[in-house]
Amino acid sequence: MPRKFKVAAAQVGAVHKWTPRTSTLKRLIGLLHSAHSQGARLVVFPECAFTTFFPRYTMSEPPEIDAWFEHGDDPSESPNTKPLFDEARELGVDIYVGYAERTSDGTSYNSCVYYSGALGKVVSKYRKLHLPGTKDPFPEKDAVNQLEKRYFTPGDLGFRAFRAPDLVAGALKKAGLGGKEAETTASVGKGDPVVGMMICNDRRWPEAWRVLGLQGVELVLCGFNTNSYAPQLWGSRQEMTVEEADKESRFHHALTMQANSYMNAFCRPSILQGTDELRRTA
Ligand code: CDT
Repeated sequence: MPRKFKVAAAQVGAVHKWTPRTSTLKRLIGLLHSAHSQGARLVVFPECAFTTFFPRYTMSEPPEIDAWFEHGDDPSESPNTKPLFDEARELGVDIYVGYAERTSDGTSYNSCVYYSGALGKVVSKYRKLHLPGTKDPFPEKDAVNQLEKRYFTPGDLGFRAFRAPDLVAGALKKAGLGGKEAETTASVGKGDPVVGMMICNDRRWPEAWRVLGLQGVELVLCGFNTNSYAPQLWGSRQEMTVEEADKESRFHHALTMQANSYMNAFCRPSILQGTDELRRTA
């Protein structure tokens, strides 16, 4: 049953290692306002949206690594990130946003949350399961590295579907539409939309989509940062030019998003943010 609402793809643009966090945050808030002024009810930001995509840099010193993470359970309470959530609450807009999470016991995850502007709180969290790349950098001096295995632990929350409260005006709130009861034939597709989240490399693995599909998900949100030219990484061909690699990377992205959405009958916003070295998208 179609329910219509506007989703915005927040194209953040290049965020460099030396870009101050405050200016990145300002950019995210600017995009949130722009999306809201154009009628968006949900704004989707990229993976690790608050900083550069730091897993491409090799770091060994704990304080240096620690600086890229938000600490504690709830990023809407973390000083570096709270202003974006506060603004979303003020505007009554929902957001999906990726960030680097360090829990109180010191475990590090590549995470994202769904924040409800209407409720003013995080309603779901996901921690990335498929961590690509290597633990150690490639020996070549100019290699493009992907060191997620160095900095993150595989997620422990699974792929959990959830209802996005009040995302669509007039959604039914009766039994079965947000509660534990089964939906009736008359109510199917009229409740709050059923949403699933994944992060970047998860999109290349069929089980991520299928697990969400089996829970009745209608909308999959996926923020990402992807390399277009990384000749050392598996699956790349050393002899490719930068242009060929870029074209192939875009093709593989579109292929996996479209094919999996088609097979599981989902909608999925897909957002692109460009940098010289890699693309950041949601
Ligand atoms: N961030 C992330 O997961 N990026 C991966 C790179 C894979 S290595 C080619 C991606 O799937 O786009």
